[in-house]
Amino acid sequence: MFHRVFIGIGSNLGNRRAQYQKALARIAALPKTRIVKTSSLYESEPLGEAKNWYVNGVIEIETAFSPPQLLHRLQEIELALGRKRTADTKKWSSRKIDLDILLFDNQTVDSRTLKVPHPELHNRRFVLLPLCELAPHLTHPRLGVTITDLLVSLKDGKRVMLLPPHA
Ligand code: A4P
Ligand code: MG
Repeated sequence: MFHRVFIGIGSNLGNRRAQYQKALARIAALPKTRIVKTSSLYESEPLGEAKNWYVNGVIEIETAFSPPQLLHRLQEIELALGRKRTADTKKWSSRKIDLDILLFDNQTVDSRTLKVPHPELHNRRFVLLPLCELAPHLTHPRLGVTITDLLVSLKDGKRVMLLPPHA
């Protein structure tokens, strides 16, 4: 059975667009998985201590992996693309690539290693803007309101700018 999943992608180190595209290619190459839609790319002011602005976007995939299986596959891709994950790596530190499972069908997951929907999804313009491009009418499984409604009532003052396609 195939699941409809939205993945948030972020990069704020090195050649951010190139890393973003490499992550897309690796996700497309996963078994039992296909990319259905990709959002525009956005440049976003960092949330947290990092200084570099992020390139952010969202993709919709269909996959036969379970939530923990998909998380594992995404973490392998993060590592393959040079993300350092060491004991002293600070939370929200700069990273070449960050892959977050935003939504997985209508499911909710609340384990130690995986929380779905992503717990900060509804608070972040850099997630909601690209997600709204792909699924404006989708209802958040916990909050019971659409992505459009979340975006309209959002109070995130951080700047998010659309990146031109071939800049
Ligand atoms: N984890 C739990 N739920 C999930 C999920 N739904 N998807 C666990 C992916 N991972 C999930 O993540 C830490 C642990 O979260 C993982 O081991 C996994 O088991 P991480 O990627 O190692 O660490 P992190 O990303 O630094 O922490 P965290 O709390 O996941 O942060 P976020 O939410 O990923 O935010 N500012 C801008 N402008 N744009 C950004 O993209 N991103 C972050 C990181 C901060 N500021 C940003 C951006
Ligand atoms: Mg993360």
